[in-house]
Amino acid sequence: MNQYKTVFVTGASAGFGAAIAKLLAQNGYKVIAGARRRSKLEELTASNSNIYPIELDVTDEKSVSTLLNDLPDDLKNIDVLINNAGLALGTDPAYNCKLNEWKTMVDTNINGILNMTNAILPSMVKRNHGYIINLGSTAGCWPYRGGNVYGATKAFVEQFTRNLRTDLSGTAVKATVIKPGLCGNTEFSNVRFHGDDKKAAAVYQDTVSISPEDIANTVLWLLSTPPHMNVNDMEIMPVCQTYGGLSVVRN
Ligand code: NDP
Ligand code: 8X3
Repeated sequence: MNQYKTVFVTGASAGFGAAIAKLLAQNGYKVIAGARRRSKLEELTASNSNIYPIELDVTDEKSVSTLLNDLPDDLKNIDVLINNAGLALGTDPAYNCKLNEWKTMVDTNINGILNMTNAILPSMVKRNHGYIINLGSTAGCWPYRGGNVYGATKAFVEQFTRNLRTDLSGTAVKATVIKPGLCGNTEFSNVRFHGDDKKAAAVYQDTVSISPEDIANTVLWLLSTPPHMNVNDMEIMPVCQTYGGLSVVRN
């Protein structure tokens, strides 16, 4: 018997979000699957009737609250929010970046999580029942060339999750940040490189990276942890990936 019934997954039309929605639905959860591309969400619904598709742009504060009010009655009490929608744009050094791309990352990866959390968390606290899982990244912990604003948005996600934990002290509501490293078989790098699929594929060439299913299994496990236990923070890398160390420019 699952402790939680209704799960909202953002960014469910591809990658981690789609794998999470599928696995949770197969395991008896009712899943509200949100993303901008409805046709992709409908492919998911076809595979499992526990998935309810919802066209959602997490950056659009007004439509987030309207959509939530319009949910069918049996889905209104959201027990789990998985803030997964997110993106990176480019790997250029900061001095060559486009300001509008920086703003899109901030809007999606930071404001998107704020819009969703602000709309859903109060009802969890009121019912003293709920779980927020946020998708951070190793990019939020470890700097790399071209990671500039993307990494900074993920550092926000990590610290926001820790601060949520602090504010939720004395309630039964849990919060976890998952920080994956190199993960293939998602659209992440295709989006990052503006549809250059060859460049995207090269990121994962000759590696065994983390898969969306690995992340989905991690989420399934988190939801099964006992009520007294909160996993605060999970950094997950494939075995083939590790730290680069500090660099020194020599004369
Ligand atoms: P994908 O590009 O495969 O999926 C991203 C999802 O986010 C899509 O479903 C997309 O759907 C959705 N999305 C993007 N913008 C919005 C928006 N404004 N409103 C609603 N949905 C949106 O990426 P991943 O599955 O790889 O990434 C998922 C999360 O995990 C992201 O937060 C990413 O930063 C993080 N991550 C990814 C890693 C990786 O290597 N793949 C590693 C570490 C973290 P649509 O376009 O239909 O709206
Ligand atoms: C995605 C991982 O290393 O491409 O968050 O930034 S990385």
